[in-house]
Amino acid sequence: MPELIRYEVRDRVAVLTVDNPPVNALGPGVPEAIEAAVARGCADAGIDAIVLIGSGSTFIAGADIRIFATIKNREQSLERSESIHARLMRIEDATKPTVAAIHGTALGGGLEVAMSFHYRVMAPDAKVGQPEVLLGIIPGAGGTQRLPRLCGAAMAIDMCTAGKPVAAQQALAAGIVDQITGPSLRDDAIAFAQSKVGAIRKTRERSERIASRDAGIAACAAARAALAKTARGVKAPFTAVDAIEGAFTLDFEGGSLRERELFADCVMSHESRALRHMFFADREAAKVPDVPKDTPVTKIERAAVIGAGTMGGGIAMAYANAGIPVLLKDVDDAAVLKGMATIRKNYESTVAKGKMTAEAMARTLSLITPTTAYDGFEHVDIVVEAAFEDMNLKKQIFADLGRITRPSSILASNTSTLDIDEFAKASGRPRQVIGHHFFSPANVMKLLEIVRGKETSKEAIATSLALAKRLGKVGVVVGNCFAFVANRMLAYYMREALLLLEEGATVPQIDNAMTEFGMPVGPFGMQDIAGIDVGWRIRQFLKSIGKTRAEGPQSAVPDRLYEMGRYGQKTGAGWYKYEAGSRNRIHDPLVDQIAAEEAATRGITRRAVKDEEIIARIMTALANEGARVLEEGYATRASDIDAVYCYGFGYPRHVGGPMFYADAIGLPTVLARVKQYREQCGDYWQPAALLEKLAAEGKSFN
Ligand code: T1G
Repeated sequence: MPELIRYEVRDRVAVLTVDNPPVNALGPGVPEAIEAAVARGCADAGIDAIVLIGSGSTFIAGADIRIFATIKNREQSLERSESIHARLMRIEDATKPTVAAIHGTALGGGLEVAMSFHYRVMAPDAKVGQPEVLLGIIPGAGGTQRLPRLCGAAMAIDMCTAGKPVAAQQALAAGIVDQITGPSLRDDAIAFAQSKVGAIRKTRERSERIASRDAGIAACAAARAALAKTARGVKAPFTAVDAIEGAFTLDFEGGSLRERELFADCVMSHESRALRHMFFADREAAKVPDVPKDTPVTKIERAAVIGAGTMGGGIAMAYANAGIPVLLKDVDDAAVLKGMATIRKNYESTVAKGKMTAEAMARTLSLITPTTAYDGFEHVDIVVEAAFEDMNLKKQIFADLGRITRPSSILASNTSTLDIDEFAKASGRPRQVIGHHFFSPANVMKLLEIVRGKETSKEAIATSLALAKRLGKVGVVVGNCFAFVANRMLAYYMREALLLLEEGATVPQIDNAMTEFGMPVGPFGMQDIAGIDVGWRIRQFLKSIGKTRAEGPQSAVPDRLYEMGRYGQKTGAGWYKYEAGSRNRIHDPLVDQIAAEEAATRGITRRAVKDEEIIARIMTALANEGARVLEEGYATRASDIDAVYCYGFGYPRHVGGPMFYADAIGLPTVLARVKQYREQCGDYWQPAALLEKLAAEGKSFN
């Protein structure tokens, strides 16, 4: 077992190096080894001071998040927190000056260990943070008590409720660290330690920044009021404020005990289990079993997008935002100019919100070159086809691309449902053809659904994953089934929403139930944004090939709205009605009347539907279809489906994704619901074989 802490001596300074790859997490044995090494330094007559530094790319990046899954109950959490609290107190009581030397990121427990040292120095590009709230917890090793003592209430509250890392200059100005080092962190940390011999300063005894009890309490009250407007559906940010308040109302021991009690509440919560699940889901998604980590990746230096519509324009923006020059092609000047005008308007509104400077906008816009010809396509490394969802048109485009682009160029399609293998055949270069399904708005939504065809090369997949990261997206590799994973499952979500509408629920009731659940927008509000005409065209195409998006009864209500010219926000009416120039959704009883007529046509007796049934039916339909996707092999793992829903549709991360949510409900219960709905609604409710198997074996999807 390699040493977790190396002990070396230089110029009467003990240099302790943490070595626990890949991020020096405080895994089993690490806190104990740090304490033992500090004690060794204090007992070493040849030592005047002690420096703690991380090996590899970073200082300690926090507790090992996996450990929290082993905490079985509140009492165990309290015991473990008490143990780390006492250990950090003993480290803080070191009899010689101790200095934490920070590079990379000192996060969570990493910053808490650093704050138990007497001093902190950091490299100019390093960051510090308390991101626990992103995991549904709060700092659990004294962070809510030591951090306010260094930087005061406002900064401590901001760091612990937003979870964002803080750069070196800001950390120095706030008093979190004592020096920013030069090029050699190690040398400068040793020199700093030598300058502090005889000057021990315990963070827990520093009171200047928490002197005003009232100011601290007022800052916490203001934070709660602000969070009430922004922190929807989560508790950890509020809990962090409660713990920090203890630094102003209790002594260090009392505040630390309060922190431990509040931490125990958080770590056992569904919110935390879900957010910890999503932390690893994000990272697992990049692991494709048959695509080794060292698969060669094509460098993407120039791109082209075909189609300057909503999606094509958004995709071009995503590339430009990542600093990649991109050609934006459409059939004629009018289409291209319209697309560019929309892009310019989008950037102008970002600048107006103060999220982008005018210079940055000009620089980014200059990376997008409008064109109506294929000139320049011979030089690009990737083309993303975002043309009309028409198979023949797309096949023609891929045939052109196969002729005019370089053999190494990746030929991607943004299609949301059509068969990637058809494009591959048409291109004559099937190994280079892949699906890059962006989600609207493409420059905002983080999901990139990467659809591999039968012959897509490993290099094209590996390049797509690397490109997703570079575009600031989460790439999830899925198989080429009809509608891939995201929209295939969404069809079942919509089926239940439409049938519930005909059974007696109203459009606003269904949408509100789903937004209360945590979705950013309900199914009908989402369709009014995407356009009812888009769905209609896909249904017509499916009819032409004898398919429907989901098994079971197909509600005629969407087609009737389409025939009335009610396409949604774009026509001022759809599932809702809208006043001119407004996006506010207004309930339109006419839609309920149409639903009632369709219900009568299908012999359904309408009834009052409870919100609980709306959520249960929709979530069960999602999980059941997700199980089929898994058993058919179109998704590698359940957490990939969770990532698809959180990043593609804004499914609440603190609920954990549809498969994680089903696990939390319990698969036997989910299976029982499928059977109940089969009785209640019809035979099209068929339990997925994988759901039956896992439920019978007492297992879960994740
Ligand atoms: N625990 C376990 N594994 C971790 C980890 C952690 N804290 N951080 C990273 N990993 C794994 C990750 O799963 C991946 O594994 C590999 O390391 C590289 O990560 C007590 C309670 C540090 C900024 O929240 O933010 O301390 O996929 O791909 O992009 O009060 O990792 O290779 O198998 O993200 O260079 C608080 C979480 C914990 C920091 C590096 N700390 N980590 O980013 O690499 S709670 C955090 C990160 C806590 C205390 C509380 C990032 C990073 P694999 P990566 P990266």
